[in-house]
Amino acid sequence: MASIINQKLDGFYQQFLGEHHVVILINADPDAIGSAMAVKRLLWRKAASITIAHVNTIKRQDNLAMIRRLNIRLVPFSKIEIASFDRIVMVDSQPVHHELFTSIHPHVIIDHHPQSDIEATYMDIRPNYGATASILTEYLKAAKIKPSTKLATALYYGIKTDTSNFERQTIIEDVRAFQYLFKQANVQLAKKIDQSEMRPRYLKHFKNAIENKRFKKGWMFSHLGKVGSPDVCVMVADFFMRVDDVNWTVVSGIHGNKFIVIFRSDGLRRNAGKIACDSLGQFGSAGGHRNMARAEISLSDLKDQVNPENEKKVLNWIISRISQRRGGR
Ligand SMILES: [Mn+2]
Repeated sequence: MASIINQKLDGFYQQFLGEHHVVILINADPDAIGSAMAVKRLLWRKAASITIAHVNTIKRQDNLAMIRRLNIRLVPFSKIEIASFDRIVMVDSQPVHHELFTSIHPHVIIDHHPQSDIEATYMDIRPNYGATASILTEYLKAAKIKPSTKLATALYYGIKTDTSNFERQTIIEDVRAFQYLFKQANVQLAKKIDQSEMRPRYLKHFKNAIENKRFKKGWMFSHLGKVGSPDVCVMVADFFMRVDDVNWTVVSGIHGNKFIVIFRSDGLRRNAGKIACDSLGQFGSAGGHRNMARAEISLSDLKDQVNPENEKKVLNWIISRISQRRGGR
């Protein structure tokens, strides 16, 4: 009597013939990339060719570092001719998730997002899983394939990011997959990928942030002026949260024609999303969750309130907006 996972593995393999040209479609993030690599490994020597195509523009530094350091070959979706493939596999995604996917009819879908109204010859959708990489790890085990260091590291990193180090939706199966991969993965390399978001050119913003910070009753404020990427504000905000006694950080910067404000909180007191909305929502878009929030105001709208060139005044303006809101009620 074959186990469920062995039946699934058989069902999966039945979709492919040796002469098939296979494309694996992803919306690239660590979980999707690791899962696609696992599918490619499962089909090794079982298909004529296997291509991994990504539909999104990959911008996040850790994703780029993962691709570079693990030497993963990906092709942009716009560069492939979908009709030239005999089999389409979609992992960590479903056709409704991306507008360029909506006209696609995959033969195989393996995913952990809630099931949408889809049909595929072979589907394995498990919304209770924290990561698709955990599902694919079970396939590899069932196929008795010991993952290479690169593949194990990719899957390991995929589970780590999708579960946010097991702080988010996780089940025992994710933990089992993680434990299994841990023995094969290069944990140091995964750590290096994870920390690659920091660019050398960001360091000067940290210097400014520390020099210009304002700390008051658990609140840390800093305005960074012009930044090359809004990510810098996020990194500085996260960095300040590491300081003992800091319960809230509010870090702002100007990127292009936008004024961006990042909120972080320990989540124990008030809701960061609500504070962002109450204090800045009337000037632009603002929102978020208990622990994190973000506001974006166009520079022209900001100019009506404060001179964006005067960094000190911008910081004072932010502080006064937020103190009004948090003190007021
Ligand atoms: Mn995922």
